[in-house]
Amino acid sequence: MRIVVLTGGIGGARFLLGVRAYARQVGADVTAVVNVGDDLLLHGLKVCPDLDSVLYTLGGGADPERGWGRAGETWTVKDELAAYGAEPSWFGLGDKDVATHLVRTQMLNAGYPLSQVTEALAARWQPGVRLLPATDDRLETHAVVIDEQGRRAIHFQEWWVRYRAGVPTDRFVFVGADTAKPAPGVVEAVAAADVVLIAPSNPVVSIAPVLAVPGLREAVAGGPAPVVGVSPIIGGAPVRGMADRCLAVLGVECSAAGVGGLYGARSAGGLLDGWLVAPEDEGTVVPDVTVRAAPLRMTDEATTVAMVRAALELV
Ligand code: GDP
Ligand code: FO1
Ligand code: CA
Repeated sequence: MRIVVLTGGIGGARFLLGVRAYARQVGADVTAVVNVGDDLLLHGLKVCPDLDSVLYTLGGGADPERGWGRAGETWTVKDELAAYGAEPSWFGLGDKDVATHLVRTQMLNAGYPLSQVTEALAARWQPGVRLLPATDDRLETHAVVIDEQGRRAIHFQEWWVRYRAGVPTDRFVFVGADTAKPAPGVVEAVAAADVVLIAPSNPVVSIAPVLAVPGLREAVAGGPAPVVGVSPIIGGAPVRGMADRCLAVLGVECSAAGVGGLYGARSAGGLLDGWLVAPEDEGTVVPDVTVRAAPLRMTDEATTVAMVRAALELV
């Protein structure tokens, strides 16, 4: 069995722990297609937060409380940069994390595409699933905000980390998406999949930028594999993070029904055949999509495996 998972960072990484465990039980093969819209160049270093959250989580090196970055992290580089007054000061790179960005940046500068760089980083972390960036090309999520400086586009990280998603926002744009190509292997993996799972990741700033890569949405929506999504919203609220603020920008209700409707039914030009919601959201209706309820809080691996089974049983 071949499973493809579309994913962002923390929520997707925790889901992948369950997918990997399930795959080991049944002998399945897993490919994760990871969002790169959060990526940024900082102090000359290429930082890929979602790819790193997945790598560190599956590799056993993630900080469990923060969700992003390394466990047992120290912050000497951050403090030293601050002592120089180096900006941006609102985004902190941990000392251990910096090593990842140094290796990545050096390889990118040497001409390797991000997909090959990710493979090289994965040789250390042994994530147990194939990790593919959605694209090797530059694709950055920007938020169009309206503040005292007028109407301007800022990088997603500035919107999320610096302003905590708290500035009036008109829309998100995926800069570079029009000319981006799916990374090698992505379309092939989707075409060969027995099922495509949409992780309970942020639909607006994690999954949408993946689908914005030309050809990728078409491969999923028009492919042979059934598509099942898992709701990141339980009882009208995100489990963590600020998906509520992201959905508000799109004018979409923060609910399992709202996100299910945003993805839409495959039979009606959308993506989904199945939509898994939490027991709190039992009764959710998404037109032309099979909806089922199962516990969706990823508290431990066994619970997450049960969630993956429930998703797969939907189709
Ligand atoms: P990010 O890129 O690091 O922000 O992570 P993702 O986009 O992959 O995932 C963020 C989403 O994961 C948030 O919208 C959360 O609501 C969702 N999430 C986090 N933990 C859980 C959980 O235990 N269950 C479910 N269903 N969703 C979760
Ligand atoms: N999130 C923060 O809230 N503050 C930070 O200083 C910060 C640094 C950081 C460094 C590396 C990395 O991979 C992620 C980092 N994050 C930080 C998390 C990250 O920016 C966001 O949570 C995600 O991009 C949203 O998916
Ligand atoms: Ca993300």
